[in-house]
Amino acid sequence: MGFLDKLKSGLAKTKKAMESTLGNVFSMSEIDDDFYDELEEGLILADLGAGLAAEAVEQLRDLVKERRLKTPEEAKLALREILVQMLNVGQTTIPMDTKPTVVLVIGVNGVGKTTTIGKLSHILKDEGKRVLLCAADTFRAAAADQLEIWAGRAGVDIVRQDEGADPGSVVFDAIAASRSRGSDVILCDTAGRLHNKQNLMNELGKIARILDRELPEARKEVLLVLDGTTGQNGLQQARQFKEIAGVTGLVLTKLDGTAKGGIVIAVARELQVPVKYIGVGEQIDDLMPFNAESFVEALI
Ligand SMILES: Nc1nc2c(ncn2[C@@H]2O[C@H](COP(=O)(O)OP(=O)(O)OP(=O)(O)O)[C@@H](O)[C@H]2O)c(=O)[nH]1
Ligand SMILES: [Mg+2]
Repeated sequence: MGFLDKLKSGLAKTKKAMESTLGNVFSMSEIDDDFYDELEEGLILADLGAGLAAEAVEQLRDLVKERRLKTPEEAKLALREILVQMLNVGQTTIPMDTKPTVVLVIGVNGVGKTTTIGKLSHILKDEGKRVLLCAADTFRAAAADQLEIWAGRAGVDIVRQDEGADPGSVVFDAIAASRSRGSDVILCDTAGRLHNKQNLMNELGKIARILDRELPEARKEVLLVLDGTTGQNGLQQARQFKEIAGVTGLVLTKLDGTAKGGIVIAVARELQVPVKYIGVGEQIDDLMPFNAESFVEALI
């Protein structure tokens, strides 16, 4: 399957919902107030959020006037441009310009952190990178086991300790291992389920300090994983994480399971942090590098 086809099938639920609402809109005979009203409603249904949907429609009105567009079909192409623009808030790839590069994967429990790391290992290994996984989620029993299974599937190395170990010490071990093994990238799993925000802050802060001390020159990426099916609720979570952890990129998971894929546009726009990958299934090859143009084309 080609990239766009896979993306379309991963986003099938959202696409279907969009078609059933927006399909009629774009086949209307002219661009009038009804057209704009229905369009706005469709965008809200796709979970863009009321504010953003209104903004998109406002921008579209301007573009239609400015370019003297006549048909809803022409307006559709203009709308795509607007949504792509909203998604363009920074670099969508992870720069891997230091050896090692460290990718800290954070997010609340169950959003898909460990699975995303497994899938990302597969992608990076395919690109010829030496990948090392670091099981710094020591909070939950079996978290390291789960990561180890992914390491096996992807065929990459892992550093782990027992449940309850100090996450900082696992990170420290992983850094040492990366030196002796010549790793290009360390993917670090973290706990999502801590007792409270303060604990989470302390733990992420501690990991960050060890990384800064041991690898001061290394590129550090903080990937926040968000469950795409939680819609606008996920946004609140995301704001908190952004505040405490200096997030540099987003991963939206489980987009295969939702009709509200428009949330991707809402979070990127709201947080002003670029989406770097999207998850469209549970298998190892179900993580896709994010591309705004293809994403929007797959939706509308
Ligand atoms: N359909 C679908 N399921 C996914 C996707 N990503 C993850 N999952 C599923 O979501 C569930 C939770 O994934 P995990 O990777 O364990 O989530 P986590 O964030 O590591 O969870 P904790 O370690 O408990 O904090 C698993 O059943 C995954 O298979 C996706 O893109 N699509
Ligand atoms: Mg996990």
